[in-house]
Amino acid sequence: MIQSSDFIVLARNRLCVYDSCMTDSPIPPNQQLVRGDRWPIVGERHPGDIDSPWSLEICGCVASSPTFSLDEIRAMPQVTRQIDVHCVTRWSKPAMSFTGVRLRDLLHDSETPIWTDEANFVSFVARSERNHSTSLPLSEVRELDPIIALQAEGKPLATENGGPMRMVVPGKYFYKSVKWIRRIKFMKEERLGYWESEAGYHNGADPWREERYMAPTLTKQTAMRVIESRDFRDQDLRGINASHRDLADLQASDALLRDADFRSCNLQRANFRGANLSNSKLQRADLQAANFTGADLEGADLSGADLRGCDIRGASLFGATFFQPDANETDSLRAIIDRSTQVDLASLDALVDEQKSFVRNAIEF
Ligand SMILES: Nc1nc2c(c(=O)[nH]1)N[C@H]1C(S)=C(S)[C@@H](COP(=O)(O)O)O[C@H]1N2
Ligand SMILES: [Mo]
Repeated sequence: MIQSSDFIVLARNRLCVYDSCMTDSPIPPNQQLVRGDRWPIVGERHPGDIDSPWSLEICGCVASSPTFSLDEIRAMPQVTRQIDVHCVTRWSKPAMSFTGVRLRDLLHDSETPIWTDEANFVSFVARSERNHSTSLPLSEVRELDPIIALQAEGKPLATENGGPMRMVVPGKYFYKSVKWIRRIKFMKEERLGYWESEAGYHNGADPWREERYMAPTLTKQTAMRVIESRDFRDQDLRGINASHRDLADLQASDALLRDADFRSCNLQRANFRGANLSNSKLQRADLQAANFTGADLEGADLSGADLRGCDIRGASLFGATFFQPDANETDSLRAIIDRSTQVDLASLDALVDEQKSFVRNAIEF
């Protein structure tokens, strides 16, 4: 299964205060606000090769390939910008202040751009164990005017947030902003990045259009066949539409079910142990005695689901929803939770306040 550890790291980070009230700047659809000085750490936590000096190399379809040392970058003119951060796992932190060097300033020799006519895409590569990368069309790089950030909120970037230097690309989900930037490569052809190729993140990454994940590749026939078998174990079934089905006793341990639709399903006793259900739709599902231990439920919608006798211990709950605060027909959209629902109380810290108190009250009632 893909890097579920990456998501668990996020859930364990309890330093941030979540809140879903309104602010001045509107946030993209289906995002929740994070407040306070800290923000969640997503993905890799440490750079690789920490012993050699930091530098940034520009290469590929370029007229020259300069390498800038960290000191050289620090000595360049700095800008401070307010940039809205939107993570694909549904948290946003609007108007964060980032200070650093405009990428544009590294890519021009007076007015002449460094790239050649062949360049169409730009790949951003991290100094990390997996050579983490992401890419963008050159036209978007020019338009979005990214910065190589050295500071966030007036302080040097923390190592786990990409220090000493990271990309910050405004206007895209945050996975387009590589931490510990080490190389920027101009390319003729597109090269999909780590999340885009390994986790099915949408290559467009526009938060306003909710370009979170690639469209599912499952055909209707395959989906039907697998639904009938009730055996989803270890399979990649991203985006599967199984709504309104009788799937009692479903076997789905370690399945990849990101963005899956299980609305109003009978899922009594279903086994989702270790499954990735991030952003899945489970509204009004009957989940009595289902097993979600160690599952990824980030951004999952469980409003109105019946969770009696259900086990969600060790599940990652960032951005999960258990009730719809603004729905009129409140009752039908409140998850049914009681003492028989097994929840690890610490994992509730990953929820926004109102969701957290809803679940706590329901358990203690
Ligand atoms: N090198 C590297 N950069 C990365 C990632 C990663 O795993 N490795 N994760 C991306 C994702 S998915 C997000 S949301 C942001 C998270 O940045 P943060 O940890 O500072 O919040 O970094 C992006 N850049
Ligand atoms: Mo992300």
